[in-house]
Amino acid sequence: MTKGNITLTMIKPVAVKEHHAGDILSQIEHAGFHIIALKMTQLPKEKAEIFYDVHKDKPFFGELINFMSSGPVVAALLEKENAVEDFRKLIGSTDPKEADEGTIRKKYAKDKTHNAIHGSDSDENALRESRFFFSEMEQFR
Ligand code: FUP
Repeated sequence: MTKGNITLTMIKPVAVKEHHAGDILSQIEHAGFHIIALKMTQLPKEKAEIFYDVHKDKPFFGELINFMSSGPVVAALLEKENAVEDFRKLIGSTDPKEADEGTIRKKYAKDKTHNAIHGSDSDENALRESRFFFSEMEQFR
């Protein structure tokens, strides 16, 4: 399968509240990703449940949904060759204790749930998540 060139990111409520959205977007652009869609929005619980549907049976689901609907997020669609894999390297491990120095999660995440930023985990999910947040008219490729 050929590698896709888009990934979806979401700067999570704690990072937005603590005014790190600008720094994080800057780091993303400096790493060579083009922002091709961007918005600030707050997810109602029902929407957060749809976004994280694959985790609905996990023990942390309730905490995750409460956190993700607790305040505004900044969602962006990013374009770069090998976007999904390269972006996951830039953000680092889910658990900030395991994230490499210089990664976005190492700098800004609090713990596994409050981990500052989302990155799609496959080309298929990047496409699904891009449609979740952005209409055709909001995407600039
Ligand atoms: P990632 O793809 O790195 O965002 O991580 P996962 O797919 O493992 O987790 C999905 C979401 O569940 C992340 F937002 C973090 C959250 N999560 C928890 O809240 N607690 C956990 O123990 C593991 C993941």
